[in-house]
Amino acid sequence: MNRKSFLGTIFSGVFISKFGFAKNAPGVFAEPFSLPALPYTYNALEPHIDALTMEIHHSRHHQAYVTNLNKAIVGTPAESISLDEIIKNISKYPAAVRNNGGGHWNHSFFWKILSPQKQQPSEKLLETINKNFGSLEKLQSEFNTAATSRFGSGWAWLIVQDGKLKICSTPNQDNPLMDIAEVKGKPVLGIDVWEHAYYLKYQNKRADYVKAFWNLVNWQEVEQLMK
Ligand code: MN3
Repeated sequence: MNRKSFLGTIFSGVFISKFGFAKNAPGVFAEPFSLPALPYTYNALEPHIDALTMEIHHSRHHQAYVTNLNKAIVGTPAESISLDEIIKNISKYPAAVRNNGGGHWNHSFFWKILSPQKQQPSEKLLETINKNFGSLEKLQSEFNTAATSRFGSGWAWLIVQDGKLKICSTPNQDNPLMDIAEVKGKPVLGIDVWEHAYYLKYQNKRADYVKAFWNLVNWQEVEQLMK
C-alpha cells in the first residue's frame, strides 16, 4: 500500500509514520511528511540548550524543512517513497529534496539522540567504544574536532561503517546515508552545527556548544541504533 492509499483509508487517529514517529493523521489531504513531536519539552535540555533555541529550531527550522520537502515532491513519484529510500538515492533528486529531505531526516534523528537526563554509556557500549577509539575521551575529542572544524553549516557524525565506529562530518543537510556522502555509514550519533542550533546561547562559541552536547547524549538510543 503506498502512502496515498494508506492515508485514504485512515481519516483520523494515530499511526506510525514511515519515519517511525507516532503522529496524528490529519485526514485524506494530509501532506506526505509531517513534523514529529519532540520527545521532551522545549526547556528540557536547559541549561545546555536553551528553550528558545529549541522552540525556534523545532517549530520553525525543522517545520520549514518538512513544508519545503512536501512542496518539492508534490506530484512526483517521491510522494510514495519513504524518506530513507529518498535519502539513499539522493543523487537522483533535485537540490530542494536533498536540502529539505536531509533537513527533515537529520532533525528527526537529532531530537531522538538527545536526552534531558544525563546518561552514561553502558559497559557493553564502552567496550565497543574502547575497541574502536581507545577510550570515550578519544571518541569525544575526534568528534569535537569534526564538529568544530566543519566550515560553515553542517553536521558531525558517529557512524557504523562495515561494523566499525567512525567519525565524519557533512556539509549543509547532507548525511552519511546519502549516496553522495564522502564518508558513508549508518549514523548512531550526530550534532547539528548550524548556527541556528546554538547561536542564541553560545554566539560564535561553537566549541562550548559542542562540549555541552555531551551532557545530553542519549547513549541508550545510540546503543539501540548500533544493533
Ligand atoms: Mn538545525
